[in-house]
Amino acid sequence: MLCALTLLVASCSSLDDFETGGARNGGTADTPATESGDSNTSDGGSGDGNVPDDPSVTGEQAPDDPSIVDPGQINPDVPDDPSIAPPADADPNAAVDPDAEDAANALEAGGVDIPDVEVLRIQPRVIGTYPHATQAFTQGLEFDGNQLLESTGLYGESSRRRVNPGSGVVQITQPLAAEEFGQGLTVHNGNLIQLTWKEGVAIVADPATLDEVSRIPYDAEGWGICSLGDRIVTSDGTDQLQYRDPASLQLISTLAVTIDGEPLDRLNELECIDGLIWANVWLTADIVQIDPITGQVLTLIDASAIVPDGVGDEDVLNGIAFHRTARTMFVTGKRWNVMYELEYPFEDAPAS
Ligand SMILES: [Ca+2]
Repeated sequence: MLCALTLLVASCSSLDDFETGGARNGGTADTPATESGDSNTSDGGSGDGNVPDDPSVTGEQAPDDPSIVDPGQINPDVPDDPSIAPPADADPNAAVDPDAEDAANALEAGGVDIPDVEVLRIQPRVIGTYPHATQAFTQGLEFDGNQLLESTGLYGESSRRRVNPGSGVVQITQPLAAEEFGQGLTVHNGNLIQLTWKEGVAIVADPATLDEVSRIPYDAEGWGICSLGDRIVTSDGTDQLQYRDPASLQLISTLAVTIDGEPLDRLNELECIDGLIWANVWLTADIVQIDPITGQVLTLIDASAIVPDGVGDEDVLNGIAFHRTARTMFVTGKRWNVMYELEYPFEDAPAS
């Protein structure tokens, strides 16, 4: 069992339970996991994409915790089940409605007044708790079937990974070059696209093997990315999201994001769900749901109660992934020893 491998995780569940959609552990938002004690959480290394390069962070990629990565013990390596197809209404790549496109064009032309929206502020309910490798400086997270794709950052330590979400076992790791800082990733039309921070390039890879297929020049800082129908959405740490052509990653248009009528800065990790955009706000545990046409925040999830105790200041929430068949949201953070599965949709738990 996994419990022995994650000493301080509040509880754990078996991979079989997760894979079959069976019972999950009963963790709640008011019982956060505690500090892992991993030395990487206090090594003074450079942190997020906004933090100036730290010359001290040049070491070799830290290996995954051998107590976690033990395929002989706990990694059944269950393949994705091709019989599990997402329901028709659960496609995160759902195309944007043509009428909505017209509305967006009108908005861009300044011809439409955007009515105020009252932001729904709620706290998440945890329905599952799983291990997460504490060496992973998580920058991006997305499901590919029942397996997680994860991007990690830091120069000399960046990688893309294929992870068993139930056990936290890292099944495949593809390191990036030492001079490349991994950022967000997504899958579009069967291709994994991984951003780099300031290196001016996006890496295209096979999501199954993680092998690099090609590279696309990228004209901005890379932060978050998700696939929204026929376009790619990216963030760059500002209040502006970018819509991009999925093949060339050329900029199509920008979307100014506001909350209560004010710009919402530091948009970071992204996840596209049912035609809407979710974003983590860097340096906070806030996850916001964004209207893809108006840019207004519709819902704010305050996940501060599930941030593990004792994590470093830079070890913030930085991974959001939606499981399309379970229809639940998985979240983790940089070097967190835990990944949470959250009830979705979020409701009935107003923030105090
Ligand atoms: Ca994501």
